[in-house]
Amino acid sequence: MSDNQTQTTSDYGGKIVALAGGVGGAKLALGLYRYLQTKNRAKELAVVVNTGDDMEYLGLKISPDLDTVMYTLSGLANPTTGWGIQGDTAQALQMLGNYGHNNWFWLGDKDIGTHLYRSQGLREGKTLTQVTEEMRRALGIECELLPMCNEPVQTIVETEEAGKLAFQEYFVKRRAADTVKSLTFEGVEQAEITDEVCHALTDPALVVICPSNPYLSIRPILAVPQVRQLISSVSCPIVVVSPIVGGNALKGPAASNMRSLGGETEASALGVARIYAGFAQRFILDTVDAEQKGAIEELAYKVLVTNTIMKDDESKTRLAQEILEGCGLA
Ligand code: FO1
Repeated sequence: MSDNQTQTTSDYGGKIVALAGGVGGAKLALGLYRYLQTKNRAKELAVVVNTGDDMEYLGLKISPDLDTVMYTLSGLANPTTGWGIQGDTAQALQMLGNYGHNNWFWLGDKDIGTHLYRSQGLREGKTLTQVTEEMRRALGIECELLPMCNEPVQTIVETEEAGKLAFQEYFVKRRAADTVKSLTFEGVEQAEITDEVCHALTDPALVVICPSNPYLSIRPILAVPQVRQLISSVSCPIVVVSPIVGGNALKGPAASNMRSLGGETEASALGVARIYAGFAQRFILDTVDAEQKGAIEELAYKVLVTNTIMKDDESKTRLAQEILEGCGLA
């Protein structure tokens, strides 16, 4: 192929589909996006995002993981938190505070614009997929950004200390400090795979399970009827990037979730490999966990050991390139 020819999806046999939750997933999604952009292949990427964290708050429909991925891919994200918009202010919240509202969930002024736009679109009868598509185009994102489904799904976290909590109450209000006994994804049984997710997962070139929380971020996506089924039947590799490095979660409560929900005595990359064993075939293991390679290979994975810590754009793109190279897609 000559340099000035544009590689199209079909040259590679289908989409590169990344399954992602919030901050950790968004980092790898950005690496994949940036790497593919350098090859003029950004349109090959479809990021399928968890919406179990969504909530109705102050009359607005908030889709935190979709927003985190959208802000990250468009370069708007707050680099310190990983969520929200860089340099955003909180004047609306201050005003709400004046009325005595308990501002336990931080909403920046610009970010509120996103929630207003989405909420209005949904009220007008658009689907979540359609509104997200409008927003990603407006922000100049070249790859597909797909909610896992259009129907509202609510992750309900049953905790030892406080009983059943809506996801953001568990995660933000109570700082993910409670012990999680079980999860339910309310509404997921009624959810249908969208045409866009179905299309992305039909003959994909690769499925990447981003380093997102396996229980809170990836499981809801796989709980959508037909999504797991479709992914289970793909003929391309399914690659897992471990969200647990050196026994700790890259971000959030994944390590404690592995103990209370997964029955693991210690959180480890091997424990992550057990979760996806028989479903995924490749595993990206951090160099600090290299001693677990053999045990993970025994679970029938092909293992790539590399530095998985994505501290800057260069490390994100490099990790993405290594994943794609390992699958002959770079
Ligand atoms: N995370 C926090 O820790 N505190 C917040 O107040 C908060 C507000 C928030 C608002 C909009 C948004 O898109 C994300 C927000 N997040 C906040 C992040 C979010 O709770 C989590 O990152 C995800 O739901 C978990 O993936």
